[in-house]
Amino acid sequence: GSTTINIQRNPSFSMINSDDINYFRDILDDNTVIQDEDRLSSANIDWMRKYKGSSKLLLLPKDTDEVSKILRYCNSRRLAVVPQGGNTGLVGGSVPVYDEVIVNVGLMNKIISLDKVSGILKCEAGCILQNLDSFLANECYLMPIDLGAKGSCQIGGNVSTNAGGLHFVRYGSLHGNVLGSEGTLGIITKVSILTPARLSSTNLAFLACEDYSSCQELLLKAKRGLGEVLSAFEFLDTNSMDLVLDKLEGVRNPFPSSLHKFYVLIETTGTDDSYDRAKLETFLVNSMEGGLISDGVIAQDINQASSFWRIREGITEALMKAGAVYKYDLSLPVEKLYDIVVEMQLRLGSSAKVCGYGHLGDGNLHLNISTPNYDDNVFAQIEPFVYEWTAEHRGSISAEHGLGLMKADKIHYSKSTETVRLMASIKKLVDPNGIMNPYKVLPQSIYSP
Ligand code: FAD
Ligand code: 2HG
Ligand code: ZN
Repeated sequence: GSTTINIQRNPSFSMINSDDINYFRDILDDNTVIQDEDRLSSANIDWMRKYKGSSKLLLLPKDTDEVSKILRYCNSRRLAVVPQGGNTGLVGGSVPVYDEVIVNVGLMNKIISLDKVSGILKCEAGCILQNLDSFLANECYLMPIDLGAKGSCQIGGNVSTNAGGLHFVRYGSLHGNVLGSEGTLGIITKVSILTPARLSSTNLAFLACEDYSSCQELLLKAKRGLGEVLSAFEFLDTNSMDLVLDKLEGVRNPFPSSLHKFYVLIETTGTDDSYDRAKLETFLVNSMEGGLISDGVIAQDINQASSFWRIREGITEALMKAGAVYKYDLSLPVEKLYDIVVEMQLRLGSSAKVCGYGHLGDGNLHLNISTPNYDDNVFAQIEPFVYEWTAEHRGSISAEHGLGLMKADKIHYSKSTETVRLMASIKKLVDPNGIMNPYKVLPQSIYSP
C-alpha cells in the first residue's frame, strides 16, 4: 500500500480552477492538457506504488517556450508543480504529494544534434535514455550512463537526480558539467552531454566470492589489473540472488550447483577483443588461484551477457514482487559497506530478508529489506537506525537516487545545518514562492515559503 505522509498541504498554494484549465488549454496543444482519470492515476503514483498524490492536472508541453509559460503562470497563481520524467524514481520525488500540477516533458524527445568529432550530444530533456543510446550506437558513441530503468527514464530525470548507475566506475558522475536539483529549482528542457566513444569490445564475467573482504580485494585487483578497460564492477549477495531466481521468470544461476555468498559482475570495454578477453581471462585465473573467487564464468556471447545483467538489473523488480520493501541507497566507505547488511539482518532476524547489492566501484550500497507485508514494527527497527549508522560512518543517506519525499526530512544525517540553509537560500532565490516540487529534498522545518 502507499505510504501515509505527515506533511500538511502548504496553504499558500492555490487550488486549480476552471480559469486555470482554460488558460492551459489556450497556450498548449490539444490533448496535452490532461484531466483524464486513468492517465492521472498512473501519473499520481510512483514506480514502487508507495507514494500517491491527488493531482487533477497533467501537462505535456512540446517546447521550452510552453514550459516557461506554464511555470510563469503557475508562479503568478501560486500553483505548485511537480516535474515528472519517466516516473522511475525510487524516493517519491516524481509524484505529487497533494494536488500539484504534473508537468512532463515526455513529448520533448527530439535529438537536436550530435557533434561527430567531439561526441557532444544535444537533445531535449524528454528523450528516453535507451533511445539516446540506440541513436548513439549507430554513430559509435555511448551514453555515459546506464541503469536498469533505461527503457523508461528520461535524460532530464537522470540529470536532475544525478543518477549513477552501472557505468559510473568508468565514466564518472553525470554532473561533470550539469547541476541537478530533483525538480526543485526548475524544469530541464534540454541537455547537452559529452558522450564517450562506443568501443568495439565488451566482455563480462560473473564471479562468485565467499566473503565480503574478497569482493573488496577483487575490486582493488580489478582496478589495478584491468585498469583502463574496466567498465563496471557490481556486486550482489546471496539473498539478492535468491530473490531474483525465485521471483523472475527465466532467470537462472550461472553456477547452478549451489548458492554462493556473493556474486560480482565485472565488465570490460576496450578496443581489442582478443587482448581484452585475454586480460579478463588472466584476471580470472589469478583471482581463482589467489582464492579470491570460488567460481567464475565469462559470457560467451551477447545473450549470455544480457542474462548475467538481467540478474543484477532485475533485483529491484524481484523485490517489488516479493511484497513490502524498505529501500535505502547508501554511500559508505567500501570496507564498512556490508557491515550494515549483516547488522540489519541480525536486528530483524528471520522476520525479514535483508538484501545488499550495488555499485561497489562507487561505494554505493543498495540496502533493501523485504517482508511479505508492510509492518510498522519492522520499520521501527530499521529507521532511524539505518540513518544513524550511516551518519556515524560518515556515509551519505542518498548515494544516487536522490532525497525526494522519502528523505526530505532526513537530509541532516548527511548535510550540515549550514549546507541545508545554503540550499534553502538558493531555492528561495530561484523559486521565491516555493512552487517547484514542494515537500521534496528540503525539510519543511527549514524551508517553508
Ligand atoms: P522521474 O522518476 O520522473 O523523476 C525523478 C526526479 O527528477 C523527480 O524529483 C522529478 O521531479 C525530477 N525530474 C524529472 N524530470 C525532470 C525535468 N525534465 N526537469 C527537472 N526535474 C525533473 N537510479 C540510479 O541513480 N542508478 C541506477 O542504477 C538506477 N536503477 C534503477 C533501476 C530500476 C529498475 C528503477 C525502477 C529505477 C532505477 N533508478 C536508478 C532510479 C531512477 O531510474 C533514476 O532516478 C532516474 O534518473 C529517474 O529518471 P526519470 O525520468 O524516471 O525521472
Ligand atoms: C540499481 O542499482 C538501482 O539496481 C535500484 O539503483 C536499486 O532498487 C534499488 O534499491
Ligand atoms: Zn543503483
